[in-house]
Amino acid sequence: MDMPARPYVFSRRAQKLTSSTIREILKITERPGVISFAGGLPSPEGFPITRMREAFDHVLEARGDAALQYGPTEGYAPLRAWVAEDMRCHGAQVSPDEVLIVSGSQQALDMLGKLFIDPGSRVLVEAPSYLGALQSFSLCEPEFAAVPTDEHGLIPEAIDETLAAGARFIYALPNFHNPTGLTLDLARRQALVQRCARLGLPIVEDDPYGELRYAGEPLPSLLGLGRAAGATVIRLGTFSKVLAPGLRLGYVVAPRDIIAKLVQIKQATDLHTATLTQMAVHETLRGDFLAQHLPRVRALYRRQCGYMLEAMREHFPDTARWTRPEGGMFIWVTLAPGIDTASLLREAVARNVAFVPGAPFFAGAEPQANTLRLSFVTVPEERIRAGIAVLGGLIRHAGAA
Ligand code: N5F
Repeated sequence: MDMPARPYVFSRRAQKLTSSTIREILKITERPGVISFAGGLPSPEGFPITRMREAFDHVLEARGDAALQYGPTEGYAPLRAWVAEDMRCHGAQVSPDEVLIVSGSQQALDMLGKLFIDPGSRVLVEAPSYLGALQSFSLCEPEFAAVPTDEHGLIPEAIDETLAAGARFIYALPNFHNPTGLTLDLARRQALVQRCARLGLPIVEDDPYGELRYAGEPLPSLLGLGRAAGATVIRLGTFSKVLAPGLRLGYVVAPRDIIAKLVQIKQATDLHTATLTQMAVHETLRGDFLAQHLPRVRALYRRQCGYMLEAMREHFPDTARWTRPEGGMFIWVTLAPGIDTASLLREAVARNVAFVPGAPFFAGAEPQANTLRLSFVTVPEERIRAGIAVLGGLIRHAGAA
């Protein structure tokens, strides 16, 4: 039977849209009994519920009229000032008017796409890179070009005149990379900002996990290094991983002219970020709250990461290689060539275990189908061991086939 003609036509842009692999897998993992290493969901054990309830109560009681009113697009001024002050720890002198508060850093990615990308514009990304960013940028139809990487992360020397020609920006994740878990060392950071300064290539530094370091020494941000080297750096931060993702609260730090343009885009997008949330988060952060709160989250993630690495050593075959993160939430696994982790996922889900296959994280480069991402933060120890044992068995079986 012929389908009736649809009375509507989607835009070319919308027709090209695909769903996020992570979000699709998250639907499966809502099934009871599934051990999910898929979503980068922060552990609810780290949510400061009591503190936040008090903060919301306080804000509503003391300033309810303002908290429930429309607010400025740029964001709640005291929160912008808090972010500017916080950038000192990242080695950058920032003024509050170089800060824009956004509804999660995912919104910033969407707005940066709208700000910089015309159809066919070149955008440099690591291969692999955060697939949510690739999805956001894709809406604006860029031409992705992959920056070569090795076991230490992106290789700055590979960014030459040819690769950077006409590129609108490079999108980089220097700390506990999503999906690889890798951290860019100081020498590479310096080389990267110097190169980008020379090539006139803006850097988008996305750093949601930087505060979740549980091993090694903190490193200066690309923002701090970049400003000193004369590079343009747009830094994205979020409260999702240090407080809670349900707040949908993040920020952009950038030169004033970029903030001004982003403000225009945000006006057209959602007018401004929720006033009540911004005020309550600012109240939550009072008195150096993060300095007391974060060590508990870091200790939890360190333990969780240890359980997973230990189970992997026990159950994964010698042909598998994986990263050992110093922070954040992810371990990146490379299996023997020829194993397709998309098929492996189907088998794993049938055995009630989930992960994210690696291929969707690649853009502008041949996807490596033998890779996968594991998140270790939300699953309890015993279930980590059980899930990794199942995965190890399936990987051995796939390798033998
Ligand atoms: O600030 P927010 O919560 O919008 O975080 C978005 C984001 C931005 N940049 C990077 C590198 C990120 O990793 C994220 C969040 N990523 C999670 C992940 O698993 O990759 C989000 C998954 C949760 C979901 O899609 O429901």
